[in-house]
Order: sequence, then C-alpha cells, then structure tokens
Amino acid sequence: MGDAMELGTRKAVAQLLVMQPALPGSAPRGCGSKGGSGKPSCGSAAGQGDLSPEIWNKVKNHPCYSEEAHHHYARMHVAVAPACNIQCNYCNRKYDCSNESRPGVVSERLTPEQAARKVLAVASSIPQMTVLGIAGPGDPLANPEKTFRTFELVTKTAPDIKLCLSTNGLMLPEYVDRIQALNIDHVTITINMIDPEIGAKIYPWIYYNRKKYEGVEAARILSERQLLGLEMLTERGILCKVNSVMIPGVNDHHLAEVNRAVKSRGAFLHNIMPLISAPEHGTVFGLNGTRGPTAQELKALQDSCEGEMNMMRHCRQCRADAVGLLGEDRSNEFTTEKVMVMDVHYDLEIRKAYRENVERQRTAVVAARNEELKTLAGTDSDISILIAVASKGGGRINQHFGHAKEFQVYEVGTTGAKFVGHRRVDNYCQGGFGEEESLETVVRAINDCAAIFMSRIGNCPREGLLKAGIEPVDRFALEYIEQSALTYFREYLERVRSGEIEHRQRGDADIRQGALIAT
Ligand code: CLF
Ligand code: SF4
Repeated sequence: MGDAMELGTRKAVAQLLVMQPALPGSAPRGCGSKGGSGKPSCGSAAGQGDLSPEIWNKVKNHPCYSEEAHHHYARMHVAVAPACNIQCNYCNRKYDCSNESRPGVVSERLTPEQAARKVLAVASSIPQMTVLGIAGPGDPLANPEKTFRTFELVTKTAPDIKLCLSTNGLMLPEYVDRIQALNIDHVTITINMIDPEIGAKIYPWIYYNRKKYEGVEAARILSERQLLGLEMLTERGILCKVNSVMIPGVNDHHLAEVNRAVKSRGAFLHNIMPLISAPEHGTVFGLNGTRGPTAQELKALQDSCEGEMNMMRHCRQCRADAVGLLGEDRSNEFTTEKVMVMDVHYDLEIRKAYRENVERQRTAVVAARNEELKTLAGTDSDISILIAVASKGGGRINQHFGHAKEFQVYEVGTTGAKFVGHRRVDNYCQGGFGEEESLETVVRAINDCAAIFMSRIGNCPREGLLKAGIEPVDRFALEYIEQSALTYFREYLERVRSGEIEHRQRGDADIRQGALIAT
C-alpha cells in the first residue's frame, strides 16, 4: 500500500513537472538592484536582494509581499468575517470590504469549518496556492472568533500554508498577542491618513468600546489605534503591509506623509491603491462624484514614495473570496456546493515538488534578465518606456491578446525592466469575435505604453493599436517578460538613434472603473 501511494505521488509530481516549461540549467546570478526608473528596487520586487534570509523566507512565496512571487504563487481568501466596526466613504456594506477588495462584488459567507474545508480543497487542486488571507467581507478583527477559529483549523490540517490577515486596524492592539501566537506573520492595515481632519472626510463614524464616535474624534481614535497596532506588530517581528486608498482631492497630497509615518514604524511594504468609485457602487464617494486617480497620477505618487520602503504595485484589489493567481479569479470553481462534494487529497509532497520547480524557474528568469541587462551596460540614455504585457503567469509572455482581462505594465530603461502596475480591461475576444468598443477601452487603459507584448494577435486589433501609436509585438511569444522587454528596449533605442522612429512621451491612461464590477 505504501508503494502504491508512493507511486501515485511520483506520478502526480511527474505530471506537475510536465505542466511547467523546460528550464535552462543556469545558476543564480543575483538580481538587478535597479528598476526601469533608475530608482533602487526592493527585495520584494526583484528577488532576495538585500533582505535577510529570515525575511526572504517569509516573503518569497507570498504573492502580495513579493512582486516576483505573484507570477508563480496564488492566494486564497475565505469570507468568514461579515461585520465591520467603522464606515469608510468608499464602502457600500452591500458588498465586500473595499480596503482589500474591489467594490461591487459580493462573496459567499462561510463558517470557519466550511472555510477550512475549502482551503484543503483549493490546496489539493492548486499546488501554487501558498497563502490563506482573511480580508472580509467586513473587518476580520470585528469578527475575531470566526477569524481566529478559521486560522486554527487551517494550521492543523494544512501546515505549509502561510496565514495572512487584513484589517482596518481599529481593534488591532487587542489582538496582537493572539496574532503572534497563531503564527500569522503577515498583517495588512489600511491607513488612509494620519491627520484626523483629513480622516473625517473619509470616515463618518467608528464604533469603538460600545460607543459610536463621529467626525474628527472618530478619525483620531482610528489613527492612534492603527499606528499603535503597527508598532506592536513590527516589534514582534510580524511583517506588516500598509494599504492606502488614493482619493484625489482628499488624501492624495497627504499620502507621502502617511508613507513616512508607517515607514518609521517598521512597515515592510506600502500598497497605494486607486480609489474605485462609480455611482452604481452606491458609496458616498461614488455618489458625490469623487473620482479615482488616473494611471499616471497613481504611478507618480508611488514613484515619489519609493525610497527605502518597498512599494507594492501589483495589488489586484481582489474580492474577499478570491482564489488563484492575483490576476485571475477561480472562486467560481470552489463554491461551497462544489467543495462539499469534492475529493480532497492534500499532498505535501506534490506541493513541495511544485515549489522546487518554481524556484528553478525563478532562477532561470533572473539569469536571463541579467544576461540581457549586460547588453545595455554603458548605454547612455534618459529614455524610458512603458510596455504592456499579456501573461497568464510564470513570468512569460504567454497569452493571446484577445483573451487578456488585464495587461501587466513594465517600465523599461537602461537600468532594467520593472513591473509598475497592471491595467484591467474587457476581453477583446467575445464569443470568437473582436469588439471595436473593447479595443477602445484597451487603448485607453494602456495609452501611456509604447508597445504591447502578447503571444498572438489578430489583424484588426493589430491595426487599431498601431493607429493609436502602440506597437503590437508577438515575436517574443512564450519568452520571459523582462528579458524580452530589455531586448525590445535595446532595439528601440537603436531605432531612435537611426531616425527610424521618434521617441515621444505618451499620454495618460485610464484605470477602469466599470470593469471592476464584474467578477
Ligand atoms: Fe489576501 Fe491581502 Fe493577504 Fe494578499 S490580498 S489578505 S495580503 S493574501 Fe494582495 Fe489582494 Fe491586493 Fe490584498 S492583491 S487586495 S494586497
Ligand atoms: Fe467597508 Fe472595509 Fe471600511 Fe468596513 S473597513 S467600512 S467593510 S471598506
């Protein structure tokens, strides 16, 4: 029986390895320390970098804490926490918590026992799932028993899964010891202000110690509790990410100050997310016409905050029951109904084999990038360009233009290629036919990009993109993204020098508001 099981495991591992592309047997060569903008890049974006082995071990398989990991590893959320203790003006309680989810989606509520079963089912089917997050649909710490019970159950049955928690921070100081005792070593706090006057424009009320507080007083209490909770966590060595929603006209000029405040208290990563605001969400900001930032406004703020602190730029504002790689949502495959009748074979060996294979892939990606970067050494140019990429993951250009629901955006310059964001779009291919309207939305979403990489593209969208001044490129199909971006950039500079093309600053781009309503 032991042999039969071993044989089963070996077969499964072999199948898994077949799913992965073959790798060149290259040795690690370290990682580039500069991004496309020429600013220092962070360990979270570029690999281990100067992170200590202890921190690297905590982040290397976490798709949110490591930009590089998000190409390979998946997270899942379980929606066990329905209640909330504050009100944010970008939130409509009919939907999930907008601090870590996009507005306009409703998640299926679960009991801790249902949630634990779902985690096992997903981990059995998706070996790249490494992190369980609880992020709503309300605030996890306004529902402490359900939240901690879920984590306890999962720790017992799936010990290799990292635990992650996202909170508005109001109750955080009360639960820091419990968080530590449960080995929850990743905590996100949403901090949108440290100035209560600004806070009063974001939070109409909070409910704290059985009392409702309003306006500036509410914001002052919330801010004090958030910063205290952050300090307590970082003193205990728990990795903290801070989320901030960028709200133009409300806190956009204040977030650099927030960045300094959270950095000085030991936050590891700062994730500045765009406000998603539309009248149909029924939120205060949606109804009073407060707009979200444009793509370039968001990027400028993220760039200005990037220094010693790592900035997260790959957040997908995912729903409270999201499952899969960050750019995909497989929650429909794991509804309670389906999970309850699923055959669950949680196999640590298969999961370990997957991770080992991913590590080999990551090494190959870094080696290929560094090799290509050498060809730009000594090149003197201030030019940098943005390139959009259609990718299904693995760090490769492996998606058909018409099938993409988002494009990853890289900034490329003589110092490297750096992931700087993603743009969600409607599929161009709908029922086998391209849609002219969809092409317009794609062009608006990547209007600041000079080129777009994909594995394949049809003639109509190719012509439409060229007309908009964006070069469609399919010659790097299935190749690594960063290596290809650097090759393209080197040739781009040569074409500019020879006069074949003229380099122009491109315009701004939209962050889609409406598309985020769809699941
Ligand atoms: Fe979930 Fe959040 Fe943990 Fe990630 S999400 S609880 S840290 S496992 Fe990630 Fe999703 Fe952005 Fe959150 S992409 S919304 S940052
Ligand atoms: Fe909504 Fe989340 Fe804010 Fe609570 S913390 S009001 S659930 S966005």
